[in-house]
Amino acid sequence: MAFIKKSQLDNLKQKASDFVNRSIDQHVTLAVTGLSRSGKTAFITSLVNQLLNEGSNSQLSFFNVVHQGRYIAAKRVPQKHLHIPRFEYDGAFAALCQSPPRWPKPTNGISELRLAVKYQPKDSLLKYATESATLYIDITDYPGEWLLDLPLLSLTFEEWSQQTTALLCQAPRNQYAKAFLEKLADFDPFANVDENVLAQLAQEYTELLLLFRHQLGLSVIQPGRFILPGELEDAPILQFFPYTGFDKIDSNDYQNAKDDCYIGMLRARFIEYKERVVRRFYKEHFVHFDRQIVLADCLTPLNNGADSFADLQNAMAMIMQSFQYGQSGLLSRLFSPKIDRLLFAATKADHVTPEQHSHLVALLNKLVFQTKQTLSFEGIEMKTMAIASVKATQVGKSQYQGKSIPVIKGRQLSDNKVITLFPGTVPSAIPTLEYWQQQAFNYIAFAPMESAHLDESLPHLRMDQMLQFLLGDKLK
Ligand SMILES: Nc1nc2c(ncn2[C@@H]2O[C@H](COP(=O)(O)OP(=O)(O)OP(=O)(O)O)[C@@H](O)[C@H]2O)c(=O)[nH]1
Ligand SMILES: [Mg+2]
Repeated sequence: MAFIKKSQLDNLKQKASDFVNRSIDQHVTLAVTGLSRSGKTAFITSLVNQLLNEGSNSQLSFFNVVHQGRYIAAKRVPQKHLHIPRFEYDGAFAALCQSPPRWPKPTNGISELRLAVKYQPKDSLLKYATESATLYIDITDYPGEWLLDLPLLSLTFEEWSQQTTALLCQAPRNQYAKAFLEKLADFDPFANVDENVLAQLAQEYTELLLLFRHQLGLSVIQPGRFILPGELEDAPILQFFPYTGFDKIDSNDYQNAKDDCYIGMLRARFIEYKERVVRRFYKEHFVHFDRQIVLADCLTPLNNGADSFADLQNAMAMIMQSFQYGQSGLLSRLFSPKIDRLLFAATKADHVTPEQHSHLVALLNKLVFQTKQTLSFEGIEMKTMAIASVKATQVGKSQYQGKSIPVIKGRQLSDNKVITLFPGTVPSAIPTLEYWQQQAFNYIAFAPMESAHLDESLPHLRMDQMLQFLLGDKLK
């Protein structure tokens, strides 16, 4: 009988354990999106911060792996795709820890970060095999505007032009689009292209889109890449615009138009955009996502008024098309997405008093409701919640006309002064005319609180519930 030394035995045990550990590594790809300024960067920064700092002033009691004492630690590891920019966690977190604290800077494209979370398995068979397991989480941040482009894939240039022209002719866009529409009315679509003229008109169309988004607070922006061009800035593929005079031209002339006349070139660029930009995003990125969170800032449009809110409603309906996987769905015909959990979160919930949170969730439900039914048939688990990634206010009570009313207190972003206010009520359904007439909601931007320290986790609302929904089943 052969004897082996204790040191050899230990070595063997270690190897076996390494083997088991390696074989039970799991991966999950978590995609975070939302229209610009919806709170993606703050969300990912807080999510990473909560996981890295778990243990010090833990605030994750609804995250089972933490609650059950099985969470060991998380660390950042090199990201999966080297050609995708890194999510700038350090810069974003440092801004929140400054004195006075600042919000992270706006970002304008896709970025990625990978975490390794070590934990003790509980319910799975794994608990007999190993002491600890590792879940690798790939987090991707991408603009929600990119999802607004999915419907383009089923449209011809003519159809898209007609749809967009109709939108440009309606309030509130019409008064700003008037000059642009007049210019297009004068232009000969069959004349030989002057690239400078085309670039100039495309620039004017892009400026209109930027104005719609940032001044009017509108959400339906197409093509989405025009306001967030990333590495495509100034590329001819982003230099086109809708042609507004289809009712005045002969359809045979249009079909036969060559690429060297205006309308031919506009059509060619539109087709190229669909192929190289829209389709490519879905093929290269979207199909690899396992879990998706869509952030929606419902409060800013509520504050902006009826037009802005109605536009958010339309944009949400367009965004939902990316998750309609049914046999007939455009997406499943073209690609094979695999997202199985989808979370819609109303962000910046710290802007309202706590008793309004249920209204905020009800309102968000109304925005996504129609497809929610469809989604449950398609086997995607779906949830809506109200969160604050980085809580910037404190809740209190104030006396008003002899009554105690809930209030929030925070530092106003504009002048850094501490204010206490009741910001108003959030409707629990799509707002009525009466709601808009009362101007029932007052949105004040707050600065982040002073409390963040490098070794502490950021104050938040319901990030633990969000983590439980998106990752809980992977950390059993
Ligand atoms: N009070 C509060 N404000 C928030 C929160 N999250 C985001 N904000 C505010 O919303 C702004 C936009 O947040 P970002 O995280 O930069 O949003 P984004 O979606 O990454 O924006 P882009 O990079 O421009 O697409 C911030 O500068 C804050 O003013 C939050 O949890 N609470
Ligand atoms: Mg961002």
